[in-house]
Amino acid sequence: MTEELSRILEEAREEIAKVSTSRELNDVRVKYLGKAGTVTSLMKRLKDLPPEERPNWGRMVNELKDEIERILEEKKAEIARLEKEELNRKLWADPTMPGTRRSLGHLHILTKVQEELEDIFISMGFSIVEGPEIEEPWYNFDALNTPEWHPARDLHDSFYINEKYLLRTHTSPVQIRTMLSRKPPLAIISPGRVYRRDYDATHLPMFTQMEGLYVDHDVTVRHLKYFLEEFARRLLGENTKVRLRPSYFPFTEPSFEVDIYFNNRWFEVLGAGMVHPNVFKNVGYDPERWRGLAFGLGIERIAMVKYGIKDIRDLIRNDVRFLENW
Ligand code: FA5
Repeated sequence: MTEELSRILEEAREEIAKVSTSRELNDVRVKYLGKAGTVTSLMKRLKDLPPEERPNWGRMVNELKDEIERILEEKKAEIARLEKEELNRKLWADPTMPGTRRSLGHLHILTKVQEELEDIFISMGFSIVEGPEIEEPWYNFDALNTPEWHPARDLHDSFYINEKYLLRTHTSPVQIRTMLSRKPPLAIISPGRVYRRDYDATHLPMFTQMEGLYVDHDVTVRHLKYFLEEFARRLLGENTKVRLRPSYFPFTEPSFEVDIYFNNRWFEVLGAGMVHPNVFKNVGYDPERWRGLAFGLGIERIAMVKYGIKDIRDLIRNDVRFLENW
């Protein structure tokens, strides 16, 4: 190869070495091997050479061309490898990156209210007891001094499974089961589902009650009022007022409907009273020695008061747009 051709080869080598993209590489190719490129113009010199020098010149220019082509191919392969690596780097999934966050949801508003109530009563010394939802009439009615003529016993008001069993209409049978299995004194709450043939904006066919029972030697209505005011204030705020209205339950004497004043109105949320002596007799407690207070509150009603819910049925419709507000 002549000195001139060697210099051109060196120049091409250097230029190709500097290139880092396919586009730049193509520019270099055109410059050296294109129609108007260096190698072509070198070939064109053939016709001006004496015939005996032409083969030699042609061979040397072809060698130059082959060599430049070889270097270009090498570089092309290198660039392709680099570009693939770069693409892989961009597409690479980093397993240490935080994933897409899925919303976890939260407890149902009724569960929250129930747990809040449980915490309040537990802090006042009550313990939690549960009872069956499928109940025998004796526990649901008879033992609770509820006479045959009482409307709750009617088929129109309660769900009977057969003659021996019904879905409990309140949590009060848990009082009976607890007193039969434990000796006084005792302080229990019993949350759970209860069933009645009811359905409107303030009544559900399946709802949740929480029974409270406190039996000791000198329990009075003042204790009852204390527990009710205390739970209402802790749940709804210091200024919450509680009202006891005289009422009737076969298993308590005296009996009360208890209302809570919140957001400028009264809400009926629970029934309560002093355990009737006949109930104590039915479970083998001596009514001369023991006094008891009891109450049964509706958890849905309390949730309605606390969160300003107008229609009780919204609580069980399972509409996420409603439930996610709390
Ligand atoms: C009773 O069920 C009595 N066992 C309560 C009781 C216990 C009294 C211990 C004395 C001693 P009552 O039927 O009033 O009482 O129901 C109690 C509460 O349950 C009501 O104040 C109300 O908050 C709620 N409640 C009653 N029926 C429904 C219903 N269909 N849907 C939602 N809540 C209801």
